[in-house]
Amino acid sequence: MDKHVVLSGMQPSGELTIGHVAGALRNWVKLQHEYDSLFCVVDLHAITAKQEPAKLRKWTLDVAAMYLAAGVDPQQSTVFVQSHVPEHVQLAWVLTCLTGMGECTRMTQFKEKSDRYSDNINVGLFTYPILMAADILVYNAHVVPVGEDQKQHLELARNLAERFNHRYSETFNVPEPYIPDIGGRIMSLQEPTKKMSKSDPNTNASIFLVDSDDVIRNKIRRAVTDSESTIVFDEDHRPGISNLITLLHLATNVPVEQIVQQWSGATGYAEFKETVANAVADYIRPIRERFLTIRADTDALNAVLESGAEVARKRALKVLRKVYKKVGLVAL
Ligand code: AQP
Repeated sequence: MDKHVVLSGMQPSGELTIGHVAGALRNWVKLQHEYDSLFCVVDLHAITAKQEPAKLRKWTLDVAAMYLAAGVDPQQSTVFVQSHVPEHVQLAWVLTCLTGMGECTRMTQFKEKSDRYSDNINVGLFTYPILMAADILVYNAHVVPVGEDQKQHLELARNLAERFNHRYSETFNVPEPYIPDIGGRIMSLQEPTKKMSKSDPNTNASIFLVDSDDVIRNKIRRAVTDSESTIVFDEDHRPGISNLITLLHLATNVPVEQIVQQWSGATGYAEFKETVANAVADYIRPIRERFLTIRADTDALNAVLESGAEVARKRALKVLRKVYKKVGLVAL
């Protein structure tokens, strides 16, 4: 029996953080053995915000190299750059013509991003979820690992798949979300009620996967907690300390309850922060070292992306041809 298809991607809008490992990469590494897996660097999504061309180029290769460093195996998975497969954009147009204005205006991420980038509320930001739907549907993906903030976008992809199938004929799978288990969401070290982000202008707020051991330790030592002194996991009322517990869980695999139990006698944060700092530095070190080796060999990295794009294009073209035909576009 053919394996089900999984697709996911990240924007090259900065250097990846430990949040990307927690919420996505470590799941991709597991999923690639069970699924027919496609992982792309979604550079076309990144340009919905202003990007410096040289940085965008660098980050695109950095993100691809980080996928591999985190354990995505190009022998198992198709790793590619979104803009290398123009069929995504071609399908997006067809889907755009099936999407109601209201469906895009309702998107909470559009509202948030319009506030954040009020000097650049472009149409791409508005129609971004349709391109994301095309990314998924052009491979007929069954499963899409998504964070909480992407669930609404996946819902649109599901609606568009159903709408197309209903209007023309059965064509697309209706993709299901894959929601990561507990410990999947890492918060900012400086504003722990906010998600840790690669493009946060305060670099102390994020642990980047390229950070050195010392930088990581210092960032954790300086992490914002609260005025209490007990180690308690309560994301609503004690977000800072809960985030540090999550990080320790991620780095050591020790269950959250066990960590809380072990530290129940603590009367301050200093020693706990030191433990978290060392554990996180140990966790990231091998990823960073593999990344540096992979990134240094640009020819090999480009070869992975080239063969990934070739495989992806072949698959995407097959679906796109079917779609164009059903819509009534004349083939040459
Ligand atoms: N802090 C996080 N905790 C858990 N998961 C996270 N992800 C990102 N940050 C965290 C997961 O990574 C995947 C892809 O992310 P993306 O790069 O496409 O977009 P994003 O979620 O918008 O990431 P950033 O870092 O916040 O980007 P910017 O700063 O450019 O907006 C998703 O699965 C996401 O859940």
